[in-house]
Amino acid sequence: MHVKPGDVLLVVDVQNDFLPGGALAVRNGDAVIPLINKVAVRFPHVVLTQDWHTPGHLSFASSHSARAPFETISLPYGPQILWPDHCVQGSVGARLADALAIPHAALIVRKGYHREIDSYSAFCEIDGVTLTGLAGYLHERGFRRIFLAGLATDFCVAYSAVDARKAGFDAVVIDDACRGIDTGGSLAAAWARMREAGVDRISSSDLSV
Ligand code: VGL
Ligand code: ZN
Repeated sequence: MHVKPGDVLLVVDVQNDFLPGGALAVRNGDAVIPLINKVAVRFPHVVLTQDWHTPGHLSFASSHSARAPFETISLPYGPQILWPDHCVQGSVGARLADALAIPHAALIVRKGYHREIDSYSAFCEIDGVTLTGLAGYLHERGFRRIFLAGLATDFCVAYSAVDARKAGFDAVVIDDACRGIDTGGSLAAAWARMREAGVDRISSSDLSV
């Protein structure tokens, strides 16, 4: 598979809090970084995303009395998995990983910055209506196919890939350049939703020079 004009790489949430030792560490999350750095060299066009929550964000277990991380509660827009406090705006945990080396990335999209709404997808908040503007940016720049890599496979990568399809793009997840959280069967469920949405799944070794 070749990188063509019209292709863009979306690097999802490679931030300290999702790495080992971070507040919402993804197992072996750091293993994606060398792969992403290598893959990114092939892509003239790269966009990064950054989870960017307010202090006291409603997706944090600490914002609800007697709730623990990874429990699910009901919010006005639907069920919400509660997370440890993570990626708080301006914190060290919210910073992109130091080892991420993609100086040519053109845009950083922040998401999750409304206190009352979580946002896994880089395109649309979890209420299903509040857009981030990313689809407009990518369409306006003429991109047609989005490759995705990063953290976590079953949340921000999967939601972004499915929404990319909804926004009219082809979507390709580079599987070995992602790692999942996998809580309550979320990883298998995410792959089922991605398959259903027509998201392709490749390995970084499928990307030829
Ligand atoms: C993510 C859970 C909460 C992710 C972000 O980046 O996949 N997961 N916030
Ligand atoms: Zn988050």
